[in-house]
Amino acid sequence: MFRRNACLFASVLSIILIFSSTISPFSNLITYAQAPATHISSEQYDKIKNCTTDLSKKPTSIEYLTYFNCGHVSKDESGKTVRQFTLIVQENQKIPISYEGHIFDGWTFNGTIPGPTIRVTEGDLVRIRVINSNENTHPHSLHTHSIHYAKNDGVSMGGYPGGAIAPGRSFTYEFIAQPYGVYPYHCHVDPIADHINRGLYGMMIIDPKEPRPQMNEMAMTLNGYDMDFDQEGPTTLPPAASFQTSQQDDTGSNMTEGGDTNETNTGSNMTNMTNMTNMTNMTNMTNISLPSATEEESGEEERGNEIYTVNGKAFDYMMHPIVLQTGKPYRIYVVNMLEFDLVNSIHIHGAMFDYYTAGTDETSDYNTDIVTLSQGDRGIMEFTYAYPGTYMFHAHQTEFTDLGWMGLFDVRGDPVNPPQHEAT
Ligand SMILES: [Cu+2]
Repeated sequence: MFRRNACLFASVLSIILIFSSTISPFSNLITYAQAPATHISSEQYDKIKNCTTDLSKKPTSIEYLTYFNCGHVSKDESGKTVRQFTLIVQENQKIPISYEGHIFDGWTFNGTIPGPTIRVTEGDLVRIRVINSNENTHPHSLHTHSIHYAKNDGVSMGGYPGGAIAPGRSFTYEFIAQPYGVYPYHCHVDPIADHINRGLYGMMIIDPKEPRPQMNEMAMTLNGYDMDFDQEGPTTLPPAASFQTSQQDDTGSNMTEGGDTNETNTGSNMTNMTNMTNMTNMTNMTNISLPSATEEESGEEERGNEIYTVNGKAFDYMMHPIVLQTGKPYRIYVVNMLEFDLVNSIHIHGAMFDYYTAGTDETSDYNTDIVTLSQGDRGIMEFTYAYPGTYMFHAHQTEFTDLGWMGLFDVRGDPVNPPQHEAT
């Protein structure tokens, strides 16, 4: 199988394309001069968090970035904030997972893969009603990571009714949100790998009572799809001409041609143009692996994914790069829900990020440009771009990259001094 060099492709891509912008997910944010203090109301806090006002929305993979579902909010008799959510499980959902028309026969929470990002504040009373639709044929459950009573754990061990909800039934899981951090949620009915890979998972953010330093935020859930072999087909990068990046001004241009590559004040890249024509012709040549005849005959082939994505749809952020600004801090909540492959990763080009494992501490663990995540692992990334341009972000398992898990940041603005990393 031919494997293209994805990074080289991206640098060529950034040279040859001039397009208009597509995603500016941060236009509606409430901004404060300073992070508010602890006496902030839950209403104010929800605005800072960019909580959606459309709880029934089925976000696309583009909208998923900033779709934060904070539930129906009320107060109990003691004044505690109560957040209520409803997750409806549906089987036999036809989910588009690539720009090429690949359709996944998925099982969904509220109609999307991944399910909605649930967002609450530490100390809130959280009630999540899970409805297993009448027409389904399997039991399902909701297992949230974090602290709660066993009866709300969503597993069948111990005989708790929330461990396996029969079709046509529902169960309401209830817990006090603690501790703050970023968590996966997923169905925990056996065979678990199947129920997860089919699509029953999502992200839950428990925010600290004291807001984190304010910055624009995104959610990224990493996943894969093990499709039936009769459904799979070649997965290829979109044609280069369909990628959309911003029109870079001179200071951010990657279009410098030829010998003078030492333009340190312009933010320009130093890519040699000589391979451009060859690379342009190679954009559709990535193919997936099909099982060998021996594996098929034995019936013992391992489960594996044919398509990998961030937020559900292969290559979507190549087609629709995420617009960022130089000098502005960004925060990404990342959760890895990949099955069958033991590890996944996220790597960003052109910048470094502070990483907070599981998001459970105010102090970052390290400063890096790649983090490796096992199944169910998660954390928070915070970063600032110094220089404008088009930058890839992707799994550093290059086979995942080639099969859909890559995207682009379209970073705009004037160059700024790179952020100084302070040792912690
Ligand atoms: Cu299930």
